[in-house]
Amino acid sequence: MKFDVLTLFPEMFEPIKQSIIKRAEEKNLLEINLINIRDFSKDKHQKVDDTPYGGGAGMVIRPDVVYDAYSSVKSENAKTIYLSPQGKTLNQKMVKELAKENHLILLCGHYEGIDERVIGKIVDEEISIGDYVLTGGEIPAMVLIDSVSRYVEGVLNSESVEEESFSDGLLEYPQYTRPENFMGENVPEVLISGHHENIRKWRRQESLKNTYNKRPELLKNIDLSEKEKDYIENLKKEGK
Ligand code: 4GX
Repeated sequence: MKFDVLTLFPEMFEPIKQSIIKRAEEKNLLEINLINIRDFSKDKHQKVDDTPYGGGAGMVIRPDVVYDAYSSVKSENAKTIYLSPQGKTLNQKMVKELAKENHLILLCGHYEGIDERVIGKIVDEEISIGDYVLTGGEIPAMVLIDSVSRYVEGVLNSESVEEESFSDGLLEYPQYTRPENFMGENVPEVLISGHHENIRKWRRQESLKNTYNKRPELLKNIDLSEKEKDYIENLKKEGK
């Protein structure tokens, strides 16, 4: 999977070049290219923005500079994404769909945004990472790269991917490690029992309980067995 990031601040992407993503790049599973939009300015001072027509605060990025940066990376099968608060809010379902693509071009805006005309010409999808205002599209682009990369074949070990399908759409079950007793509190007995089937059942119930208590709205979108529905009904009755 190739990501081409069009940005005015390529240095901001240092953090994503670490850890799991770094290993995936070394294994040639991922390629993350940073394209500085400023390199495509024809201005002698390398200016990329200008005041908005009609007046108002701030600056708008020029369409011609963005188009030239885009033209330097575009391919037949590329999908271009504009990170903006006006986009559809990113969720795990969208992440999985994006992971099927071969070439994503991520356009990061700054200031008051980018001239609308080039957005219309090059953008296939507008995506937001949530309803709050950031100073630019770089952090959203990193969120997208990180979340999508997890689903690229070979990036995660297959165990982690299986674990995730077990808890599909539910919150995680709680985790414990040594010591067995911490400040008077023991690790749940079942986890020490070595009884794998009981452990699996316990974890599934804890995931259901966690989801019911912390994010009940998530349960609407999940296929539960009749037994699991009963388990949740009981949590409701018992007020747990
Ligand atoms: N999820 N921002 C983009 C520039 C901008 C301004 C106006 C389009 C129109 C954000 C988010 C986000 C701040 C990135 C404004 N772009 N992006 N930037 N939340 O807040 O994606």
